[in-house]
Amino acid sequence: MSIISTDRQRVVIGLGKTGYSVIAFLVARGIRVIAMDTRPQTPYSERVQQEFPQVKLYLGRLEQSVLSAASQIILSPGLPLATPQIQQAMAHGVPVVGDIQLFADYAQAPVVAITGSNAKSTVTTLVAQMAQDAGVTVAVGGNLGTPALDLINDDVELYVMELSSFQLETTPALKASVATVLNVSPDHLDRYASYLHYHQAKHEIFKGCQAVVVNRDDALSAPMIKPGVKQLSFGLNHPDLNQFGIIKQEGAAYLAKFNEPLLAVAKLKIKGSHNHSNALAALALGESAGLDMASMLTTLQTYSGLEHRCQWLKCHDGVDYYNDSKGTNVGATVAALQGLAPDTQGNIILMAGGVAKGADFSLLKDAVSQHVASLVLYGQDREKLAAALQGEADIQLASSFEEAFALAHASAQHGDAVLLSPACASFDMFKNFEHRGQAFTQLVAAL
Ligand code: UMA
Ligand code: ADP
Repeated sequence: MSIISTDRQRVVIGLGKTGYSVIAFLVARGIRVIAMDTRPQTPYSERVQQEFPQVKLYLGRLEQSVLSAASQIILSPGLPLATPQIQQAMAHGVPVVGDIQLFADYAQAPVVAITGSNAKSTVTTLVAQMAQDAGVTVAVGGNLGTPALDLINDDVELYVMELSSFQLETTPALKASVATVLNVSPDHLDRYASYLHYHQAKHEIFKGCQAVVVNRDDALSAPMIKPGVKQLSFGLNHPDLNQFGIIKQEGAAYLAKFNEPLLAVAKLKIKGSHNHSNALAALALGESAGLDMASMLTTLQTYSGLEHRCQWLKCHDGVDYYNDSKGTNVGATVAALQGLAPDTQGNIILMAGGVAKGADFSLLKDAVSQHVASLVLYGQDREKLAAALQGEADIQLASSFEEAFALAHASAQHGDAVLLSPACASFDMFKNFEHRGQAFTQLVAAL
């Protein structure tokens, strides 16, 4: 029996944060919804049952007959578009989008859209802080934590959105005011068929945008843009006309636009060359969004960064301890090592390990051999790390996080730095990267 179109319903897949926000948004607009999750129990299933009893739930499976008869599927980011049941529904002509596409369709104010393998949260929160300090009513979220649809509000003047490749997979027409891919390095290769597929997912962010911001230091960040799309760029070299970069004057380095020094790098609270790049990206995005330059420069002098990102915790017996638990891929750990090395008199003792996510750890070799004296490895994929980095530094294997910390502490001498930058996901031993960073912070506090 064919189902006539007026009877067809939207199906929300995933009952996590995103799925809950989508259901609440659609139900509030009188739209009929069915929800599904492959998990038998989810963080939001009980809440949905209580608050929206009219929403039929399918838990523990994806019901193909319902999916293939849906008018639209709204897919949560945790489940890949390549999931066979979703592919089959698409073959039946069912459109599949994510919450970010619904957000783009409903948002009335301009959207600053930010993705990248690393630095997303730092740049997103920095641009949002710049907007707020400039007196703009700003809403910030997406992959950062607050689901996009929870932000929709008529009072908002600017949306600043952190978007993941998982979210962009299901966003065919974002139409951002300004979009950027901050950088691309391998990550999530357990989910994508190839690095190219991951790269392509990130570049979905440019679909229909009015302006782009490009990282001159990373060719993979550059989009194929149509004529008429405005372009600004950032990079750590001397900038050309309309570009942001670094210039040197009388021995001091400045954030600059073309030949004009804007702010001495020494005045930034966020440290390391990777953070100079992040500050320049934020300036370019803010300028594209129409924020006042003087106000943005004031924000840069107060913004002190987020927890768990190359966060300095303490100096104990002459050893600096840094929590970079958000360093969840190889590119992030390379940036953390390169960023902290100039501020470290002695050697870096690196604590790394966890779940590899299909990573190629040999890409850590150069940074480890240049900057790391001792490498302490823990977690599920420690042997993989050890095999890839054999001979680049002294390697110690630990069977627990506490043992890894004890070994790192014992290896450090006056002038050294102990850095937790795992290059891996945390879920073999921790709830998430915050939980891992808190465990490290507590061990440091107890010294
Ligand atoms: N899942 C299933 N079956 C399903 C649906 C989901 O097993 O049918 C699993 C997923 O594989 C995942 C978990 O459930 O392990 C959560 O997935 P979800 O899509 O329900 O996630 P949400 O709770 O909605 O959170 C998502 C983002 N999570 C993911 O993309 C995995 C959050 O980013 C984001 O903050 C939130 O939406 C609001 O937008 C987190 C993240 O880890 C921080 N992002 C990745 C990253 O930053 O590397 C991309
Ligand atoms: P994301 O949200 O993309 O994970 P974050 O701002 O939370 O990005 O930073 C995550 C980690 O990425 C940091 O802990 C640091 O190790 C690394 N990182 C920060 N800025 C950069 C950059 N510009 N390039 C490469 N890695 C970076």
